Amino acid sequence: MVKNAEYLIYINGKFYPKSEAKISVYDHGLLYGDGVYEAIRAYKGVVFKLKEHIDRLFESAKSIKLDIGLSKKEMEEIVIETLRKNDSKDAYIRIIVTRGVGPMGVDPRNCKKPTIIVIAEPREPIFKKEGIEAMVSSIRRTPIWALDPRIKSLNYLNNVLAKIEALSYGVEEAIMPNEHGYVAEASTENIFIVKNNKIITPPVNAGILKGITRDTVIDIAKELGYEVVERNITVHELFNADEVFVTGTAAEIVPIIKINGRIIGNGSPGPVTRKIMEKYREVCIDPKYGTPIYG
Ligand code: PXG
Repeated sequence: MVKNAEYLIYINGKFYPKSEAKISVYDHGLLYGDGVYEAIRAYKGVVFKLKEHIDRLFESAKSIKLDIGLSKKEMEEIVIETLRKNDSKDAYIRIIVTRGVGPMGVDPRNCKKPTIIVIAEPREPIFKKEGIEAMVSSIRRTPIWALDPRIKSLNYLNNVLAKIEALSYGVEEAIMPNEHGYVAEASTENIFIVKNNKIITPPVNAGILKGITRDTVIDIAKELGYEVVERNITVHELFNADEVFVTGTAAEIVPIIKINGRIIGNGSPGPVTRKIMEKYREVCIDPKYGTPIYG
């Protein structure tokens, strides 16, 4: 990473020092949350699952009918160039594509070209503790028929409200039920439970983001010989699980040890979660799963 200097941010073909990296107040990403994004990590000079993140970005964009105006390959090159410009090997990367600048009014036809931003800077995993406390939120995840959570859009208020509620109750994370009351996901992570050595996670059509860490954890768990089941999970099952953990690029893998005052398992990270966390550490630095920044 660049030392004693400002990180360089990519905006529409140019690099700007962080303090000068600015966009218009008329950008529809700001005015209407009209845009999509990805959050990615690079570990030891390898961008973990960059292709998968770019695929998901393009799927989100297609769903909201936003033409990025670049090929996937070009987007990949911009990410790599941003990392190189910042001399980064380990970084948290954010790609943001908004509808672009236009007059007031949601009509997207008035935005002539998208705004493309790439940020790469260091970031510690978001939870500092070994295991965290969570609550089942009163805020339901947006149903698929309103705004499919598979679209990683700039509209995060649903998740922000759940997080605000959790923090106001003095716990770190919110677990959001879907419209039917089944467990969907945490405010910015997917969720897994372990019961009798079986690993269970809500299916994508429960209304969740199809997390790339989630997919990685499913592969790791199967490789370690565990049975993985994608099915609806009730709040009762959550309280009575042997282990619960959440997964995401920013958080990585985080055990949940207490939910709504119920101790999960024996109140400390469980053995299955630990095994998966250990394997994840190996996988995310394995060049076979990512794109090298240099060479
Ligand atoms: N569900 C939701 C709702 C998310 O936003 C995940 C699951 C995990 O997906 P990945 O692909 O990362 O395994 C996310 C993504 C942050 C932050 O700054 C984190 C996410 C999104 C936005 C911000 O903490 N996680």
